[in-house]
Amino acid sequence: MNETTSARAHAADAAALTARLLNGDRAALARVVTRLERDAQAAREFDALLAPHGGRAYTVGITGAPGAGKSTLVGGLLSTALAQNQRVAVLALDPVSPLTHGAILGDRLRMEAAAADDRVFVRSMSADAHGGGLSVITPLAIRALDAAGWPWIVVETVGVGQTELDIVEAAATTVVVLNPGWGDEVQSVKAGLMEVADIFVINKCDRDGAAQTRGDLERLIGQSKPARWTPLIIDTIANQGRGIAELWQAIGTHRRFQESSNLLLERRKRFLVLALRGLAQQAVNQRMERFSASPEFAAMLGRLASGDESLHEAAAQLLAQALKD
Ligand SMILES: Nc1nc2c(ncn2[C@@H]2O[C@H](COP(=O)(O)OP(=O)(O)OP(=O)(O)O)[C@@H](O)[C@H]2O)c(=O)[nH]1
Ligand SMILES: [Mg+2]
Repeated sequence: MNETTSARAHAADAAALTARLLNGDRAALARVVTRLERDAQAAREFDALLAPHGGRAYTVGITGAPGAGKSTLVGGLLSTALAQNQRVAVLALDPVSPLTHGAILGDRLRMEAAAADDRVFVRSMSADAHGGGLSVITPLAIRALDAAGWPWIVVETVGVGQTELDIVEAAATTVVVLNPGWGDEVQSVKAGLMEVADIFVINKCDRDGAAQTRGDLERLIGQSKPARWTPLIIDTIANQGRGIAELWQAIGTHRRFQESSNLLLERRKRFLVLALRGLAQQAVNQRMERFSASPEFAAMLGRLASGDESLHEAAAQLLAQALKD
């Protein structure tokens, strides 16, 4: 096969896979997500193929510190949703930090019971050297799940305020999971959470300090600038299934509020802005990387070192090179 025929076969394959995905074929959906993860060129193809589809799914972001109980909560939410005959897809993001490595297996186990049901689709995803960063592939994966007809998409991710994963903060509903004792966090972290959280969950309420954490949160919410939505606070003991029904209900309440205001549209725009910036930033980074290996770059470094050029001048050149076709 010459190169053109091979490229054509490849495109036909992507189109066929997309058609199956749109038809609700789970295996096709799983394969598309894998391709998005592993192959930047495929990501570009599927992006174009999937773009006209979807726009119906409701996304819920679940974020919080490592070990806060996010996966256990999601497992509980899946059971609750199933009891109401709702179909839910879960995307568990792994930022591939040494801290969180190994979490995926735990997640699988924790969600296994529900994941055996065909009204549930659970998928873990990590950044890969060959594909894009998570900020690039997450929006595409969400779009794939949406196009495949999943009405609820729950995205679990570690940490809050990490730029790479701020896409989760643009979910239609964002749930921030805390634990008792959270009062020790620094003020800037607290302020950041106030900006993103629609719902706070105080999980591990079987431990001391839950009431104090709730008091802290209520005070912080009271001090925040008035908004149309006041974040809800839900107490849970996820590993005992306590508070899960209340959390699912709170998500529903926030969803109705979002849908009855223009805020849902604003959130969707924010999501698109973040997705766009993630993609553009990745492209600029890759091109800067490439330029760094060139003789022109070495010469520029020389001029910088000898003081013949200022950092600002050099940075402007670097940017110009990165933006060049
Ligand atoms: N005591 C107590 N333990 C809990 C509670 N909820 C979850 N756990 C336990 O906390 C540990 C971490 O739970 P996970 O659900 O994996 O937490 P996570 O936030 O998904 O963790 P990462 O994905 O690794 O960041 C597990 O051992 C859970 O069984 C709770 O309400 N109380
Ligand atoms: Mg987890």
